[in-house]
Amino acid sequence: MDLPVLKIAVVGHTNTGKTSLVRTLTHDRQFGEVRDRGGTTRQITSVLLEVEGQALIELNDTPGLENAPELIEWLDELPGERHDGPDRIERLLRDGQARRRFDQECRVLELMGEVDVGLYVIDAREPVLEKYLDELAVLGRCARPLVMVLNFTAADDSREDEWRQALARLSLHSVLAFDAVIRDPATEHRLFEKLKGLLDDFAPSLEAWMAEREREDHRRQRAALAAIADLLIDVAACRRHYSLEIEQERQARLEEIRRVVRRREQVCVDILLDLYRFGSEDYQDQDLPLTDGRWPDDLFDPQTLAHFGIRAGKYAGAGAGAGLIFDISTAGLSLGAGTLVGTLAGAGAGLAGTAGKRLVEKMRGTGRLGVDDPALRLLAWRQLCLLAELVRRGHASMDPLRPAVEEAWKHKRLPAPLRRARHHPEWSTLNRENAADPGRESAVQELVEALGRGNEI
Ligand SMILES: Nc1nc2c(ncn2[C@@H]2O[C@H](COP(=O)(O)OP(=O)(O)OP(=O)(O)O)[C@@H](O)[C@H]2O)c(=O)[nH]1
Ligand SMILES: [Mg+2]
Repeated sequence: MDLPVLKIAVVGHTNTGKTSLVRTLTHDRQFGEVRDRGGTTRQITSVLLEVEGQALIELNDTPGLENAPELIEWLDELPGERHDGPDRIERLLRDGQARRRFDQECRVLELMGEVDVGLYVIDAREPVLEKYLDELAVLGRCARPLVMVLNFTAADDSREDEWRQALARLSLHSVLAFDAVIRDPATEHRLFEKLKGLLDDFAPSLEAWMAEREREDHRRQRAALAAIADLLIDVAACRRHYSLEIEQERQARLEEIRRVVRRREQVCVDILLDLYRFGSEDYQDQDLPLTDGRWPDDLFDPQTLAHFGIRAGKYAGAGAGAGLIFDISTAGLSLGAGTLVGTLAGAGAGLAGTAGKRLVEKMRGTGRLGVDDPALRLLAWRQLCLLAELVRRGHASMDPLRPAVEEAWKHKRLPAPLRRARHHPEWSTLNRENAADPGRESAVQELVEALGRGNEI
C-alpha cells in the first residue's frame, strides 16, 4: 500500500539544536554538521524515513533564522490585506531585493510552503526574547501547523515553564519537551503521536513509522541479550592450565584469566552502548552507571561483589588468593595423594567423566583455572543493569529490573547453559582450543531466553 509522505520542516533560531533533532529522529549520528555556534547549517538538507523502501516521512533540516525582527517589520509594511499571511509571504519571495536581504529566512519560508508541518525548535535555556516571538509571527504567516519543540529542558537553567506560558499566550498549544541529544524512544513516540493528532491524513504513515521503531527496539533488545549471553558463555567456559610444580605459573595464568575476562566484558559493554547509540561523546551528563564507558569497579574485587549484593562462592577459599578464580583441579577434591593413586589404580580404564579427567590431570601435574560462579553472577547482573538503564530511557514506566530476575542472578543456581559451558572449553573464544560448535549456539539462544524471561527486556 502506498502511504503519503509526511513532509516536515525543522525550523528555529540559529544554534537551538535543529540538526541535533534531525540526527536523533533519523538515528543517524553522522547527519549534517552540529556545532556549538550559530550559522552551522547553511543549506536545507532532506532525509527520508523509510520502511522496506517505502518513504513515510521527509525531514528537512534548515539554516537558523537570524533576522526575523526586521523581516516582520518588512512584512507588516506591505500594503493590502493585513491578515492574509501566505499572500504576504508570497510577495516577499517574489521580491528580488528582499530575497537578497533576507536570504536565509526566505529559503526557510519557501520550504514552509512545501511542507505539511513545521517543528519549531526552542533553546529553553534562553529567555523568551522578542526576536523569537518575531520568528513565530513570521512562521505563523505560512499557514502551516507548527509544533513547538522545547530543547535543552534537562539543563539546570531551563526556562521550560516560562516558555510554555509564553507559547500559550500566543495560542501555540502544541508543545513538546524533547532534548535533542538524549535518545529517548518514548519522547520520540510522543512527538509522532502529536503529529498524528494534528495531521489526520498522515496517521497511517506515522503509525507505520512508529511500528517500525517498535520492531527496531525489540530487535535491539534481543541483540543486547545475545551479546550478554555470548559474554557469559565465553567466561563460563574459560580455562587456563598450569603446571602444579611451578607456583609462578599458576599466578601468571590467574592474572591472564582476569585480564582476558576484563577485556571480554568491555567488548560486551561497547556492543551494548553501540546498540543504543551511545558514542563516547554522549557520556557527559548522562547518568549511566559507567565512567568513560567502563564499569568503574574491578570485576575481581570482592568489594564489587558486595556492592552488587552477591555472596562469595563456595569455592572462594579453594585457590588461596585466587579471588573469583576457581581452581578446578583442587576444588572439591579432598583426597590425599595416596588415596588418589589408589583410586586411579582401582578405577582403571573405567575412569571417566569430568571428575576422572580432573584426577588424571592432577596426577599429570596439571592444574586448571576457571572463573567462579559469583564472578559470572556479577558479570550477568551488571550487564543486565546497564541494559536496563539503556532501555529505561526509552520506557519511562518500566521497572528497572524485576525482583525475580535479581533473585535468580544473585542466589539461584546458574542457568543450565552456563553450567554446561563449564564442560566445554572449546565454546570459549577466550581459550586456545576454541572451535565452532552448534552446541554453543544453542546454549547462547537458551541463555538469551533465560536472561530475558520475566524481564520485559
Ligand atoms: N546538552 C544538549 N546539547 C544540545 C542539545 N541539542 C543540541 N545541543 C548542542 O547544541 C549545539 C547546537 O546544535 P545544532 O544541532 O548544531 O544546532 P542547529 O540549530 O542545527 O544550529 P544551526 O545549524 O547553526 O542553526 C551543539 O553543540 C549541540 O551538541 C540537547 O538537547 N542537549
Ligand atoms: Mg544546524
